[in-house]
Amino acid sequence: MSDEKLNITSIISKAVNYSRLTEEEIIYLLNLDEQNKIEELFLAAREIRTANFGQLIFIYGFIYFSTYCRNNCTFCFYRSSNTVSERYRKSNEEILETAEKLTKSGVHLLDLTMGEDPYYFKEDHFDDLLNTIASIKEISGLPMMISPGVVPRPVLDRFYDLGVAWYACYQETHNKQLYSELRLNQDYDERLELKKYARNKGFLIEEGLLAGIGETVEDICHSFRVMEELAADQVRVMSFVPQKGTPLENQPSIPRMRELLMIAVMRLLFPDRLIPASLDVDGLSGLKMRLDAGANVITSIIPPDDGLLGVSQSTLDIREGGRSVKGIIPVLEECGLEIASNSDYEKWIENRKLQAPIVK
Ligand code: SAM
Ligand code: MD0
Ligand code: SF4
Repeated sequence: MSDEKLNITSIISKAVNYSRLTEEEIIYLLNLDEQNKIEELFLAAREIRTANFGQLIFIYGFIYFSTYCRNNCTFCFYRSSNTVSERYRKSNEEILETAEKLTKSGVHLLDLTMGEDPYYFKEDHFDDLLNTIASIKEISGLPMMISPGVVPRPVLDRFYDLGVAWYACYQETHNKQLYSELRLNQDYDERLELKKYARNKGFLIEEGLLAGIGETVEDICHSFRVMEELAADQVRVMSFVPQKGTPLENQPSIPRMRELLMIAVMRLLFPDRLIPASLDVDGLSGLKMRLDAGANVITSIIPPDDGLLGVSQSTLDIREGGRSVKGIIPVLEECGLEIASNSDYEKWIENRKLQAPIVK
């Protein structure tokens, strides 16, 4: 295809008309560097979001209840060999207290996340967690997401039976070589297959990518194809943030434009899916640009006083209350967006569950 055919306006109108973009077109968009073309892409992403969701935005509470982990991912602050990171495992009562606060503050979903904490894995203490989830359900009633890493399938089944709606697990990249350099000693296929298992069981699933971790635009394009095959219901990207005490400590973060272009291209490719603007990368100050690129979920809302941490920004804006529903309201107003109702979110989930295809 000649460069003349790779024209921003015609690619956008193809996407708007639900025509599948070619790899060449996706890569062209990911490589955009002229401001006026980038603005055209972001505007299209916002219009596609409006066509599918109106002005409504969903908000997720984040509960990182255990920061212990048996894995040693090179990019992660909580990798097992890092001696600098703070470790905690919150008790049942503490988790419930946080869940209640988040629920009252007006989030639509609770994301329960942990490192692959040996306490749960080695001694089969998953029962504790299942009991906690059952109690959260009683006191909160909100939809739940679990991000527990690669757990045994029977455990996933039990989460499902308790009514957990989402299984989140991020591959980070779908370039197997790069994956093996990031997620050390973690089987690529086992991780991907568990997502398919979860999807076919009836969970909604979230797939995620890291930006600025050594991936090429071809890798990103391939990842989008895998997300499509997985029929992922929520698709995310977060820029890599270097972490103290890790092998990538001195590898700088790349400019945010890559993440923003990825958000906008995902909106074109997955018009009716959920795409997070995470507060866990640049805190509150990074929210508007992510919403302007077409995101429609705000994630990583964390109560200020519970001693809970974020992942890629373990403390940024938390104690100051910036990562709260109150904190994000001025940004939403500035963007002309509104917080959806709980029933809007629940309807979206129910609808999406009805559409879920079986993946191979
Ligand atoms: N331990 C579980 C796992 O890894 O699946 C659940 C934890 S989830 C909070 C961890 C996610 O945070 C990773 O999959 C990665 O996408 C993101 N993350 C971790 N460290 C990061 C960093 N330094 N910069 C950006 N994102 C990071
Ligand atoms: C977030 N800090 O949404 C959370 C986390 C895990 N499911 C999500 C990376 O940004
Ligand atoms: Fe553990 Fe998850 Fe961090 Fe990897 S990304 S070290 S699995 S907490």
